[in-house]
Amino acid sequence: MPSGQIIKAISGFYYVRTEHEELYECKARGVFKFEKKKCKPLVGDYVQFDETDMGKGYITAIESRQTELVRPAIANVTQAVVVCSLREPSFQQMPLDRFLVHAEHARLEIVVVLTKLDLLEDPAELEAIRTRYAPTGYPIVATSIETTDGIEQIKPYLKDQTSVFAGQSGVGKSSLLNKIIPDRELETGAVSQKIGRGRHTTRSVEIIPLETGGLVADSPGFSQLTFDGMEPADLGHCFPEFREKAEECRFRGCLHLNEPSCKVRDAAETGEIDPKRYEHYVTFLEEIKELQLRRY
Ligand SMILES: Nc1nc2c(ncn2[C@@H]2O[C@H](COP(=O)(O)OP(=O)(O)OP(=O)(O)O)[C@@H](O)[C@H]2O)c(=O)[nH]1
Ligand SMILES: [Zn+2]
Repeated sequence: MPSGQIIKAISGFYYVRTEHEELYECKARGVFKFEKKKCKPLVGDYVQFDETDMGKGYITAIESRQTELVRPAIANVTQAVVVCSLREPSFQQMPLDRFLVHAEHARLEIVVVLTKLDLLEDPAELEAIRTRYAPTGYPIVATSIETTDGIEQIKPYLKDQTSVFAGQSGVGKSSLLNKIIPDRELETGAVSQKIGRGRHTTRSVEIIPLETGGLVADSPGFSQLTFDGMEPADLGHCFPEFREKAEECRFRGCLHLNEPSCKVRDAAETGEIDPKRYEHYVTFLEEIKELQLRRY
């Protein structure tokens, strides 16, 4: 039976791309059940289908999902490209760390992109950020859509992944997507003109295969950033540079606050872990505890 991945959905039709890069227009009969839940097919789902006609089919089964993002609704995303601007607005570490924690919690691979490099007067500032984030191990790419610096450097990271771009409003996500996804800019403008409103009101998110390999969601993700559903003990795992240290903490389940012989706190004091990252960890932990109190 043929199989493939749903790359877009428009008014009840699912467009399934096979391994051989053929596109089938499929319908789906009712709802599907897996993991005891009923669900409708999502963009990103790997499905099996019956071929009914040339290029047409019926979806018969959905494979269980590796990941599931809510906004935009996409299954099987594997990577977050976390975008933060260097200028306009100036680099802000707190929102960056917040997005990083959410991406970690969703178990995604992570690439950090720092935008608007052309507006940065002092390159030392970029170097300082790189140094500060080195212990995380995240790849960091600095870009500019004005000079096109860094744009090509992003592409190898997108290979073999299904990526979603995330970051605060105005940091340049859309501008980057326009550079990376061929014809995106054109299409956005044309559709808006024809029907007088944005294209996203008429169709679901689409995942676009890139010529250089990999798939990219054509609209940004992670618009809601509350720590709802996260446990205090989860947070430390969302800071990659904490993980190894945490194994050496004296107490199992150490939350790295005031516990004696906490190796994470020690490392933040010596600067081996960026003290700002540690500070944000403490802030997020407070937020998670606050949310829990309200829940019970
Ligand atoms: N100088 C400069 N300006 C940029 C760059 N990238 C984006 N901008 C500008 O920054 C502004 C915001 O860019 P967008 O791409 O709309 O940002 P966004 O993250 O998609 O914003 P939202 O749609 O609000 O989430 C626009 O005016 C862009 O022209 C860059 O590399 N250099
Ligand atoms: Zn600890």
